[in-house]
Amino acid sequence: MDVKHIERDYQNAREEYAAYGVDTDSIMKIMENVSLSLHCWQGDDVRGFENPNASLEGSGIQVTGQYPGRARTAEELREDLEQAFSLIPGKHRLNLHAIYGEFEGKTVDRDEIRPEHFYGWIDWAREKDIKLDFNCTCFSHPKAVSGFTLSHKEKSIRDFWIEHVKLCRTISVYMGKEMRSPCIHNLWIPDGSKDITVDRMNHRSLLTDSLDQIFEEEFPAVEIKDSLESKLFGIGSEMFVVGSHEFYMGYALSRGKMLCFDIGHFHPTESVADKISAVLQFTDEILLHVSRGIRWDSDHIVILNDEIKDLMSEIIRSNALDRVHIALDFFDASLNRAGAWVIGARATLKAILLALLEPRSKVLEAENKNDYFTRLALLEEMKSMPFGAVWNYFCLEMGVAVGENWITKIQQFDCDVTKKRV
Ligand code: RNT
Ligand code: ZN
Repeated sequence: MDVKHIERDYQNAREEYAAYGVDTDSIMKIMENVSLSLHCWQGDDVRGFENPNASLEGSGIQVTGQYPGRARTAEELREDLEQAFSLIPGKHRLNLHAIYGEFEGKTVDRDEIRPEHFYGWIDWAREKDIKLDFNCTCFSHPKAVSGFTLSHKEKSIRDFWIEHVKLCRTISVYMGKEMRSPCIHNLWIPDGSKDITVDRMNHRSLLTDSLDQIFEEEFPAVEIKDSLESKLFGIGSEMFVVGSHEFYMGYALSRGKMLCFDIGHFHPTESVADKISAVLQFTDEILLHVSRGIRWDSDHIVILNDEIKDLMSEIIRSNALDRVHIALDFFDASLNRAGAWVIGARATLKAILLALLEPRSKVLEAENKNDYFTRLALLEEMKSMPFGAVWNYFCLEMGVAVGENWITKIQQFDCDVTKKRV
């Protein structure tokens, strides 16, 4: 698509939306400031650089696919990320996991990691003007194979993981200061079991106690924001997950922490969209892990489906774009991994744009008059509006490839770079 056509189509779309009272130019300004947090772990199938042979056993997560070219080093991962970032319109963040430290061939256990292991990432992020978020890694480790970490019945195991998470919060604080942007530290643990567990109460009490120890030390919110992520079930934890939604909802609200909603971590017909305005009554901010649940897997690549559209609509309708942090969380090893990031990030941004393009005052006016016919008719009409023209123009304005051109860039990258990794 050439520039002339993109501009012409945009001018037409602009007029069409204006007829509904929607100002596409000002929406473009809002879009420019939307910042997603890209998850580093799509680039290497959640392996990290600690031990290339580490397994996800006991973690309740699994990566499938054999596509060649996963990143094996921090340099390769950064190369892939640069490619992905160059095709995603806007300025975005990077979300690291503790296993992605640069350990220089040394064995550095989880209770030994320090900010210095992330200097390479920090320097690179500063150079590229990318802000950082962080996650402790309480899986892929011999002390996690039992399936329990912070809620393990043995104190020595719990203490090990408590120490790890404390260190990760210190690293997050360091990153937050260095990048001059609060680093979101998200905690997700795999704890749970395959079959009927009779002492759920004990595990949950232990988890409460471990978390209280972890959060004993307080840091300024300009440096770190803590969030806690629940899950419904995992592979091998089908019957019992210690950190369930109710557990973390109670914990986060009573301790002033952020909740993280991974949209793949709920019952298939349960709507995370509907939770936004509910929890925002009681907490200032939340974190989202945007994903796509398919049957047993909670981590397929995000596409522009109804679930993501409803979710973003709810954020916009609640006026909460500045209170909801949006991170991506999926991993697929069956296709070019940089391409996977771009598909997911672009789909998420498209959903936000679509939500912003809703003729809010008109729909609201109808609703307030109990005119439900007009409300529904307007929402239906929006589905055939020229949203694609606005999206393409946004990409053009942000200097990223439009339409099929970005697909060609990934195909080229796949041939020139990732497929050559043997
Ligand atoms: C797992 C959680 C968690 C992980 C990452 C790697 O079910 O979604 O967020 O995907 O921490
Ligand atoms: Zn997640």
